[in-house]
Amino acid sequence: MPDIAAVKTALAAQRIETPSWGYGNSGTRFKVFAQPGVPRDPYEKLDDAAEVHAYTGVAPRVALHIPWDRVDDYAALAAYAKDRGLELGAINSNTFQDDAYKLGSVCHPDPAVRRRAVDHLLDCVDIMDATGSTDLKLWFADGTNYPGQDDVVARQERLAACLAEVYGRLGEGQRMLLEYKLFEPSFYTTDVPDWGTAYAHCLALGPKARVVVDTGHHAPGTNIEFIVALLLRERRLGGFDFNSRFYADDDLMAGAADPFQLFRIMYEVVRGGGLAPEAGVAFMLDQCHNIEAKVPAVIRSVMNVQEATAKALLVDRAALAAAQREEDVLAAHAVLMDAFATDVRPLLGELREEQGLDPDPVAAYLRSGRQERIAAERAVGAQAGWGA
Ligand code: PSV
Ligand code: MN
Repeated sequence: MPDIAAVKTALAAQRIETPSWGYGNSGTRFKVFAQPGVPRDPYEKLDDAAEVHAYTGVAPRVALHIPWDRVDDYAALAAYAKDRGLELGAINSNTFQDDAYKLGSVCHPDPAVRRRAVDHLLDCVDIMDATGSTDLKLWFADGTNYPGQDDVVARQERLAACLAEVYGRLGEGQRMLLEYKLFEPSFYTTDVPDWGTAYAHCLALGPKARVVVDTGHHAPGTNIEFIVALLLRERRLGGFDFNSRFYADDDLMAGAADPFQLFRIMYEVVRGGGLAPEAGVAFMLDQCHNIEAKVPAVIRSVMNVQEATAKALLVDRAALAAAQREEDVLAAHAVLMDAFATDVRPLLGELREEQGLDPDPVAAYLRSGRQERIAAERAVGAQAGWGA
């Protein structure tokens, strides 16, 4: 049986990075519903993230999205984060919201548009220098809508050249994390549609380039945990963008739609040594809270990732290996299902109490009255949201 003290140590050491944009207003292409108390600038987003960390103890890192989190002084923003017990995490680039990018960014046929996109990515590395962030996270909306619209292989060549230029600019200890996505906003081809394409580019670039698995970016039925196991084995798993989906890239709370899938993913992470800091796997959330209160939703998501991790750590690996050796299919399956069926909430509650935290972070946050306070304090001014 797994050693409970070791399980607790591993859980206490896990870091779950929250996305700055999860604290801002968001919605669908039909409507963005504003919520009271939403941050008005990146500083207030950090204030909210600090609450998530204060109640969970495992979320000290916050990912930024540029230009949504543009400020004049990034070193000052990093210092503000530090004062609140936080650090700035991945810098997410954005080459999808300018008019110039209608036909793509780094894959665009016009070299001037590609230049503009690469310059933005280089700016993001400058920001990493100022904030101390180690990860540049790249997701490209590039693709085509119609057969014949562009030469798909030429687009790969353009992508490779642009990535190489940015890769060459990375400093000591900085990494490039390349995220893939099956479709959307492009509906016919996407230039980085799957892990294989991302992996091929990362291999060509070098060891500082790794693949990001956003759990919402696959075709229905895709075995994501297999992709995770394979990338870990190849030492090219850079991290996750966790979220839930029922249909496409729904960006709902991690662990809400399919906690069993999250458990299966975390089992492969644990099995492959991906929890160890030296494995370099960033556990990030990439979510939008369109209809639910944002800070408690982020807390809840962090807890869901923790619960899946706890269950994965509780898998009796010795019993599993024995059942596999004995070719006992049912017994092997039962070992995994027993771990998944374990109620790990008491264990996590105990761990939090040992750390001086409330065993129920969502309830404690709601009880604190902060939600009402920020609703009043932030009543005036423009709320942050997509595009700001
Ligand atoms: C794209 O859908 C994506 O998953 C990328 O990570 C973007 O940076 C993020 O969403 C924006 O919300
Ligand atoms: Mn993502």
